[in-house]
Order: sequence, then structure tokens, then C-alpha cells
Amino acid sequence: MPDIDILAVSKLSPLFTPQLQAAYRVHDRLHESNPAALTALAPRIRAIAASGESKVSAALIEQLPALEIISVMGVGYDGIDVAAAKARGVVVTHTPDVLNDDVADLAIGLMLCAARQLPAADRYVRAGQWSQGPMPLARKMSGARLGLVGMGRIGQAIAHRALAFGMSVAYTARNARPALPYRFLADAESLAAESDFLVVITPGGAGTRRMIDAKVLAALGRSSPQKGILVNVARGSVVDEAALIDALERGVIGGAGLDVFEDEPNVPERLRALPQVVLVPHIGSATGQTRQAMADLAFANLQAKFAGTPLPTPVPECR
Ligand code: 8YV
Repeated sequence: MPDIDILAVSKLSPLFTPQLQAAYRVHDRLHESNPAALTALAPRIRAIAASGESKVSAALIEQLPALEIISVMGVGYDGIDVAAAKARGVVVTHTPDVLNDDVADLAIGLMLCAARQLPAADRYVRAGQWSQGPMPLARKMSGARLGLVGMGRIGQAIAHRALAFGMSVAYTARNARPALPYRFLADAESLAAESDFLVVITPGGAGTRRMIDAKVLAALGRSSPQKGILVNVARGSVVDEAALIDALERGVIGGAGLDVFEDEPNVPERLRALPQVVLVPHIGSATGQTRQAMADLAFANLQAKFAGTPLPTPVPECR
């Protein structure tokens, strides 16, 4: 029987669980199902296994005196109180890079789906409407202007793909990256004003909360006569969802492609009712190959911690 106890704070991927259970004693969401049992076990819990959407509060960290590592199977870790972890000497790790291709592929897919109305076209054929005439014309993506909110690893992978579509690429980020061949704009509103597609790929958390607000959406709507399209493959928290619904209902922007939402898995009925919006259930990294690579990396971080070897991918704050 493995002698290291770990707490899984979310329902973990079936690609992660078997290797975790073979190496550790895994307590599945005990903090939710049986807080009293967790109190009894707390002095033994040395690791937390989490997903990109997990919440790990300062209170939970405080409750676990033997905690050494929080291993997140995901690149985003905005739900983890990293400051509280660091203050306690607990390291936080995540799974960057291995998901860049999938998230970038999905961003391009959502841009194409929203511009060319592919889901609506599919519904059109299935509903037998084709025999009554052609669909309304859609809009072209190749050659259009892409604005990226965020220019990290995934942002760069999206930009790289956009170049193959003959698109021009501009971006906004906390800091300009002069080594990259893309135009930097200081804020999301000025970027939106010059974008046919505004793609959000910036970390979630307090620093980016509702950064895409009514003003940014209005600028995106004014960017061309066809009105810009918003794509979000980052976190729902980055977009003011109420302002987005309002902008879509009033035709302020041209459409949207959304992988992430404010209160997942709950998607507001008003959003679901809009035919020009493409909605997918947070599937940015959801391919078998990528989820396996993420699980392996999350596991490797735990193994390294307990073997006393260098951690493959600590979050930047813990490097
Ligand atoms: C997953 C994600 O939803 O990596 C992230 O930050 O949001 C996603 O890839 C999730 O973390 C899988 O566990």
C-alpha cells in the first residue's frame, strides 16, 4: 500500500487517476464529502492533485499542515491561492506547453465556426432546409485582422496558425514582446477597435477579471461594417458575460465562439438561445493525446517532489 496520502480536490481525469492510485493513497474530494474525515487525516496529506478548474483556498491549505505540493493538471491555476501556498512553503506545479497545440487548434476552429457559421450550416442540412434554398452568406476569415488578448505560449501558437490564413496579427498583454513580429497595443479596447477577430487567451484571476467589458465589445463592434467576432479560450472570468450577452442580443458584435464561461457548467439560457454564437464545453485541451500528456506531467511533478529531484514544471511564482 503506498504510504503517501494525497487529496484530490476535483474529479480527476481517468487518464490521471490510475497512475496516481498506483503510487499514492488518494482521498477523492474528502474535503467536500466528509470534512470530519479530512480533519482526522489532515496531518498525513502531503499533496493535493487538482485540475485547471479546481479551487484551493488559503483555508484548505491552512488545514493541511503536512502539505508540500499542489499539482495542477492544467496550465491555468487561477483557482489556487498561490500566495497562501508559497507562504506555507508549498510548491504549486502545472502542465504548460503540452496543450498549446490543442488550445490553439480550438481557437482557430471557433473562429472558423463563428465566421463561416458551420454549426448553423450543419443544422440547416439536418433540418432539411437546403431544399428551400441556400443559407445566408457567411463571412471570410482568411486575410482578416486577428487581435490576441494574451501573447503567451498558446497565444503565439494561435498567431502562428493565423499567419497561414494570411491574417494580420496584433496583441495586447501585460508587457510588449519586442522579439515577436506582431504589433503590440496597450489595451484591449484599442486592440478590439482594430480587430475582426478578438481572441482571448490570457490567464484568469484577479488581474484580468472582466477585462473584456462593454467598452471593449463596443470597440470590437465598430471595428468594421461586419462587426468583430469574440472568441474566448481562456477563462470565463476574463469576459463580462452579462455585457457579452447584451452585446450579442443587440447585434453590437458580429458573433462569438466560446469554450469557457463564468459559471461552468452552467451556460445562461439567453446565451444558448443565440444562433450566431458557437458554444463548446471547455474542451480546449480535451483530446486523448493531450490529456494523457497533461496527466503524465502532473504525475511527474508529484513523483519529482517526493523523490527530491527538480520539479519539471513549477508555476512561475514558485520557480
Ligand atoms: C482543462 C484548462 O479544462 O489547462 C487548463 O487550464 O482549463 C484545461 O486544460 C483542465 O485543466 C483539465 O484538467
